[in-house]
Amino acid sequence: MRVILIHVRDPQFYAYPIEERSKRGHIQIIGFPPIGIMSLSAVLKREGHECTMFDQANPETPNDVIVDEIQRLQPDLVGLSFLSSTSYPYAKILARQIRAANAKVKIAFGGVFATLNAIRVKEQCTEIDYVCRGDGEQVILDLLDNLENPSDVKSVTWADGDGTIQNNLERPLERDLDQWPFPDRENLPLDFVETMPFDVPAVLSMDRYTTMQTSRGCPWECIFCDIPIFNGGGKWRARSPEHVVAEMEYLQENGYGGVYFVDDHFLLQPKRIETMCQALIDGGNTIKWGCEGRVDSVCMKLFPLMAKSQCRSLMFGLESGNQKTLDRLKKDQTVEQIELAVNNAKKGGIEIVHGFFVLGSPGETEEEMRQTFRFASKLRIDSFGFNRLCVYRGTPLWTEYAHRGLVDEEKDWFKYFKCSSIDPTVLSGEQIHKIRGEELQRLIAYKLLRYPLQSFRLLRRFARYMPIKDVFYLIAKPFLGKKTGATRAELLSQAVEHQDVKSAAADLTLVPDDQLEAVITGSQALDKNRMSTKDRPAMHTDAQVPHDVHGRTNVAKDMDVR
Ligand code: B12
Repeated sequence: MRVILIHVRDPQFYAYPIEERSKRGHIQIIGFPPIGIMSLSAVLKREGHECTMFDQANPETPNDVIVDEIQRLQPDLVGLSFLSSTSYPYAKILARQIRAANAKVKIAFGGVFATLNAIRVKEQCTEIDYVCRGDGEQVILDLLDNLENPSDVKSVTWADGDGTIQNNLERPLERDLDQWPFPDRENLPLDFVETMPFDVPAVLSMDRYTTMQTSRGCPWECIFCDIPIFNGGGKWRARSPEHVVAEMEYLQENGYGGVYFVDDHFLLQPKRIETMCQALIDGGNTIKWGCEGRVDSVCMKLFPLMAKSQCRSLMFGLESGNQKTLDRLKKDQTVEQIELAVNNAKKGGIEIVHGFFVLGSPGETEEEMRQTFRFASKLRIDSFGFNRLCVYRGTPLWTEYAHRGLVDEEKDWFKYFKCSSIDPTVLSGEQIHKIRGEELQRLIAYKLLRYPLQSFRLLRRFARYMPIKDVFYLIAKPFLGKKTGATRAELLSQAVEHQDVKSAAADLTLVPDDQLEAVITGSQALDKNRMSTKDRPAMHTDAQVPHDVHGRTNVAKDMDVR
């Protein structure tokens, strides 16, 4: 059978096309490849189906091109895959456009957000036929065999002949992940380039880059995360080290230079990591890799081995330097554990240790927030990101807010709120912004003076791929104060700090359904006008600035969406 899979995303959120094409003639994107659809495509092809993929990060395949291709290929199934609440508005619009052009084609949604809101999504988005919940590999195969009557296909939500929504039984979590083929990375006309760390979208290598998933799930119950629920109540499943190493070898043979493991918690099982790293070393692995994990991991003694096997970056979800806030978030980690893990990672030879922090947690005071910055300045982290805490349905924090009457399950389920906008125990957005600005200045100055060598090494890496004046601007930005107008450097900084893009993405989820298409189309037209080719800066900076999201944010605000 013929399937079209589309990775739906805001084309300018975490995906920046570069003007220069790759050696293979493909458009290059700084960002993450759509590994969800790539995984499904590989499974489909192995079973003899045809599969064509699209990624909305590709500027050459906007919605109308995708719809035309659907009309031309007349597939049996179109699968729309998206990760988060922030992509749901785009998925709805695309599904409506497909349905308007083709009354018959079957349309399925899948991914974390759709899974956790399956019944509501099916009710709201009447254009689609099915919501596929959880792991998609077996679901999509079973669905293709039962497109007309999916009543026996586990983990599918659909509507029967009377229009009654059927939420089919959940299939048991698949534990044998080695049974699936490696993702189909060669059939999307895009090449990806390394961006590191996520919240600082600076290019650290122009090598061919991809992602891999070596395990699924996380057993901890942090109140802001929905992954335990997505994975059958905190279950963790992993591929064998042999299977992972075989994929790395395959990637090396195919010219990849960088791989990021998108596991929810890579560091969980020491034996598995040790075997994997040793095999990578023995096999002469040259791919530089990165991963994410908790600081209380029992794998700390393995950091030197990881570094030896080419692990270059380790991203820790540190969240706060204040124990009370960590406990409120149910992070189940101590500030001492943070210090220990970061020190061990650096001593173990990990080149870039990144700290993710959140600001504006429930009950967090100004002093506690400032304490987090002071804590960050003493840590040996190389890079850091400070994001405002957000809440979305599926997380324990959302459930708490529903009980406290801060969100309405019926009206708000698809919205992505900054906690500061809805929780009276959180400092206001303006206060957070001000504190963040002041403290970042101190933090950067402290890092440069206290750890000059470490800072120099990191900046040298940036400078390998970014124009030197942009690197200086990156450092100087927090000290320059507010400027009017979007200068080139200002745009760079917006992209680097990412705050405006994130705010715009969150705001878009608040736009009423019937105004969505107008808002999205309007903002995309604004983006195009703003970034006419002649205004575009040179290659590497260009890669980071194809958006000025203020237009979009204002559109949402003008409509008084909340
Ligand atoms: C890597 C990652 C990113 C990366 C890259 C994403 C990308 N373009 O691929 C970056 C850093 C860019 C990112 C950004 C964001 N992310 Co993120 N991210 C992840 C992470 C850790 C892994 C995603 C992944 O690659 N999974 C591996 C693939 C194989 O799995 P998959 O895509 O889910 O697909 C499988 C199934 O879902 C299913 N499936 C998927 N689609 C379909 C379609 C059909 C038809 C079928 C049948 C099945 C099916 O089959 C696939 C194979 O089993 C997840 C956590 C997680 N485990 O999902 C968070 C996660 C998705 N992110 C999250 C968030 C909030 C965000 C941001 C909004 C953060 C922010 N404020 O900036 C942005 C939004 C970006 C966007 N465009 O949507 C949340 C979403 C929660 C929610 N309800 O909204 C998650 C769940 C993290 C969390 N702990 O809560 N993210």
